[in-house]
Amino acid sequence: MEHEYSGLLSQETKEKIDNFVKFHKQNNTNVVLITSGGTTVPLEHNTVRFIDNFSIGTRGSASAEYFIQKSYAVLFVHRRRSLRPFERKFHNVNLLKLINKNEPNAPTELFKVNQSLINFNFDQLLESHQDAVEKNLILNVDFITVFEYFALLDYSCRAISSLEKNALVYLAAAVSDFYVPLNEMPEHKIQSSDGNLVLDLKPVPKMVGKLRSEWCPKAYVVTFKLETDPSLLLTKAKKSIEKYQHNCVIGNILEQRKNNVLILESNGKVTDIYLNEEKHCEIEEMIIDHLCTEHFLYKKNQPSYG
Ligand code: 9Z3
Repeated sequence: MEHEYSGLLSQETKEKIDNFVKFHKQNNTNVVLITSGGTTVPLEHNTVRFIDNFSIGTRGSASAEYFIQKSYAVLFVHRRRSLRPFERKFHNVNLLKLINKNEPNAPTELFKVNQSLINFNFDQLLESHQDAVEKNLILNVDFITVFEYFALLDYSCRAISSLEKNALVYLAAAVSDFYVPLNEMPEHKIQSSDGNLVLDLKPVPKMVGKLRSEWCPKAYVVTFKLETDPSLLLTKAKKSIEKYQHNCVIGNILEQRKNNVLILESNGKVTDIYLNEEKHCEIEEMIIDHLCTEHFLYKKNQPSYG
């Protein structure tokens, strides 16, 4: 079915996605579609103002690196200028590219100093990035508005559906819950001379049901549930999995999201993942470890899965 936003994707982007999927289908590689970063909600067609949210894409970009470590190929659908895998540890992403190309003008020494300050292995990072690029394990595609996000999600899910159970969908983007539909949006800049601005925002159409039943029905699908009130988290996560019948919901509380998540699976199993002083890693490493095992079992037709 064509959507009001389906014309927003360029032919070039579609071809890139198709070629990436085709390449990995031939090689029988697991492919994960990761969404990352926040969507904007424009208030005018000729957009001067828009509503945004807090997400900067740490969850998605870090997760991508750990999926690549597990030999997954990553279709990284992210908010433009939000964090990207490997590049996330640099303020200026172009510098990483320069260094990777052995560009003599790249201020390598400067970065070697930074490396010791922020305690990560710079050479290893460069190597992992270069390796991922050489093996075609990462495709970055970006969106800004919630409409572009819908268009990319729809197209990407349909593209990876040909991979059947080798596909995993990991919806970490912070998607607006409310928006101004395109047909209700004023053409031009809202005038302050008109007085108070009263917004009538409509609920954003939920895509997970369609994704599950139509777009890529065989993929292993992971969504995120974000709350600020801890007492709601598990109940809301359970409701979501009952409604959409997908494989897994990862619940996180805004303030604790880097240290603690709850993973709820369709068979009712709940896994509490948390960092403490003994665990010197990023929480995404533990999440991805867990999910890769679950995806493997799903592919093997574990009895609790259909
Ligand atoms: C998340 O819950 C992510 O973990 C965060 C990551 C957005 C909190 P950062 O980018 O933050 O690392 O700064 N993402 C999903 C949020 C969301 O919109 N979920 C929808 C909902 O809760 C369902 S798919 O209704």
